[in-house]
Amino acid sequence: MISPDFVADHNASRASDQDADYEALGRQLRRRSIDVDRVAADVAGFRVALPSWAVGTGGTRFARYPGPGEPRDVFDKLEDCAVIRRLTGATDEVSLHFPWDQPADLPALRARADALGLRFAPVNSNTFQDQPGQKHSYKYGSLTHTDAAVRAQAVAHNIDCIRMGKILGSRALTVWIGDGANFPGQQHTARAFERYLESAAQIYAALPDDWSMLIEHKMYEPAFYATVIQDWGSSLMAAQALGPKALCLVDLGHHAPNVNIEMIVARLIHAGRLGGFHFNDSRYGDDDLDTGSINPYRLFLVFNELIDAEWRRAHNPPLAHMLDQSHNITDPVESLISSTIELQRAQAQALLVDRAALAEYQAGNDALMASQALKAAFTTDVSTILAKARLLNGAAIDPLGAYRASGYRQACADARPAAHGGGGGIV
Ligand code: RM4
Ligand code: MN
Ligand code: MN
Repeated sequence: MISPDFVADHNASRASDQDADYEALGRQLRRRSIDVDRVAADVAGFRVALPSWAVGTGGTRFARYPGPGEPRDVFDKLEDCAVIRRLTGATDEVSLHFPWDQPADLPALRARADALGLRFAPVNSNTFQDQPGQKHSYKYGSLTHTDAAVRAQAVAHNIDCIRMGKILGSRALTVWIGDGANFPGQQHTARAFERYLESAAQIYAALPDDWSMLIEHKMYEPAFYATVIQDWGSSLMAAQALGPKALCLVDLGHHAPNVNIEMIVARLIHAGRLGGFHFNDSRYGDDDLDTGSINPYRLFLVFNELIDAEWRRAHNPPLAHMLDQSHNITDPVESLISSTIELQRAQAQALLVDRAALAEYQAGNDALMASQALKAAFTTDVSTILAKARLLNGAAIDPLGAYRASGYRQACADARPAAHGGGGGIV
């Protein structure tokens, strides 16, 4: 574990440069009538949950190349998450995936999280894989299966996830299903959706009053011809059919290339049904690259919609921000640190948008200046604001530098002998 003293020592040698850079940017922003301390305070309040499944090395259909010192169980995963929290100051919550993370002793897991300063974000169910000893197979679907017994089993698993989440202090269930078809004609398109609604209603009925159900859409994979909950339209229809506790979760990687995701965000906010995000990035059909690594402008535009919605006090429930990535070639801790920073960067940039000026340009149909208003915010180097926000949270000025200097990965390699080899699969 990386200690607060270690972080303080690491910060000490960087503090004077940081102060100078922050002051210089503060002067620059003042000329734009922006209070740098307000922006830093807002960024310091930003939180994103870590996905438990992302601290292990991921893989593709072809291979998985394990890294040294990978977590062997959910307790090890929490340790890695606590390191990311200590260094970024922004990741207090962990999102668990059942049954991958199902420990025998849930109260012990909660106590361990408490001791590490962590809490539990929405829990995820898994009916896209068969588990050892499971009675019915999900090969041809789960919540939408043609056989009522399979659907009942998938519903029961989701209700069990709610039970476990309650013990852990979680407040939401995220439901993503892989159900769909590989061939035209394989599945009755309309009836499959009806079966989804019927099964989802049973899960919904088991939600405690203060819980929400986050419905996650995905265009394709593992079903390659048609997926039952393929887009935000299906997701929103389902949420509206189920009731007010059902909200739509947008995983940035689950859309066709070039889809205008910020517009989807705006529409879901209009409906009051945006529940949260799974952040990541993508280029082609991949859906789990590091956040901000491919298209940071798109990420900024998503945050621009969120800040705009706050600015005009749009009516939408609080959002569950989560990362959802697969780290195949990097140290997962480093990828999660840098992704957290990229989210804060997008937030800080969006906070710099001169919204009054933008509104005037829009009213006057001044397309060029309107786009310049966004670009002026996006092209401002906000790194020193992010460092200031981390300092406000007792975290590191340079999280990646501190992580590398700490020797944490080597210590894990010594303490956690390799548990498994290099097969395919995402985890
Ligand atoms: C899916 C989807 C889900 C995640 C799984 C592991 O593509 O993004 O959110 O739980 O992957
Ligand atoms: Mn996801
Ligand atoms: Mn995904």
